[in-house]
Amino acid sequence: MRILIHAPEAPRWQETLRRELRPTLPNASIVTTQEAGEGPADILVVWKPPASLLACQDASLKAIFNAGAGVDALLSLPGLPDVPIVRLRDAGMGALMADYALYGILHFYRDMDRYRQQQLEHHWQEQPLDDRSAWRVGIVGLGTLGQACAQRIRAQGFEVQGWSRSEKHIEGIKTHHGDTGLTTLLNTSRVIVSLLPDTPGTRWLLDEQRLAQLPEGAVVINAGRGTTLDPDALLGLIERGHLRGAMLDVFPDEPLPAQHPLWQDPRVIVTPHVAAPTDVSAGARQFAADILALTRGESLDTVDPATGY
Ligand code: NDP
Ligand code: OXD
Repeated sequence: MRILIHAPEAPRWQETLRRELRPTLPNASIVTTQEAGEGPADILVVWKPPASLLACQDASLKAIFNAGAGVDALLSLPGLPDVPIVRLRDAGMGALMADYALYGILHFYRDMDRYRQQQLEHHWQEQPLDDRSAWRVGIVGLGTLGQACAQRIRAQGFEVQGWSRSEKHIEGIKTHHGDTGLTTLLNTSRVIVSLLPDTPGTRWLLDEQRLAQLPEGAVVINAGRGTTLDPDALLGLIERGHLRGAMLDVFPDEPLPAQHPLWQDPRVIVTPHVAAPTDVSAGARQFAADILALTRGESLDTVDPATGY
């Protein structure tokens, strides 16, 4: 079996895959494109591969392993071979994403935005502290990472609700789905944390009309994909005083263009797509287990190209 890796930190993926697979697949060749170049493989482990790497695959290719959670970049490539696609499922990202979401919620809930402004003005004034119950959190995209965030935020004493495509039942979390479900969630959340993938069904979902459904003073956190939220509409609602602020990790164009007004606005925290970096060791362990399952003929948890995630 030939496993070809094309991803950031490829030697670390290689080292962990070799260690995990050696006992069962001692003859597997596990190489990186840096050392072996592009060529046909049985398994590809890739993050944003060049189309040329896909073009040189043949009938021996059995699966593509996407070295991240979002598959939008991979699915958009021309000539994507028709084989199962496996993505990272949590693999250490859930805890990091929950840190990110919690930081954003606490930043606004504990008035750090206002204290920062007061500091700039040398102004000493205590802000009245809301009860946590006034800060219901809505998770938009209640998948692997959304659920990890929901559980941690709830454990911190916040009421949490979530929205997904399919109907869900999760203990302690109020769940919504469908169009009316999204309206209800937006109407009743003081903070939303969006963790949606980029798919034909989610693109520009959080537009001006939907963001305006949030109550006055609400806060928006987006760490899913930038194409799911209209940044100009968000900024307009902040400027008009309807929304209080935002923390954004993802943008329609990355890096966020230098002249974009989001950089300047003190009510917006901009981070450079770092909410939940891939944990290579955990990711490679998941992929090794999946590759072994594949060799045993077991079915894998794969991406559905029809829905795009
Ligand atoms: P999942 O596929 O597990 O979850 C996606 C969620 O979105 C599911 O709840 C799904 O609903 C929901 N969803 C998808 N399409 C729709 C739709 N049309 N309407 C309503 N809900 C929809 O993904 P993960 O939780 O693992 O990751 C989420 C995203 O986070 C990734 O796709 C990636 O873009 C982003 N990400 C960002 C990182 C960062 O550092 N900023 C790091 C890692 C990931 P259902 O449950 O019904 O299927
Ligand atoms: C991912 C990401 O999808 O890093 O894994 O955004």
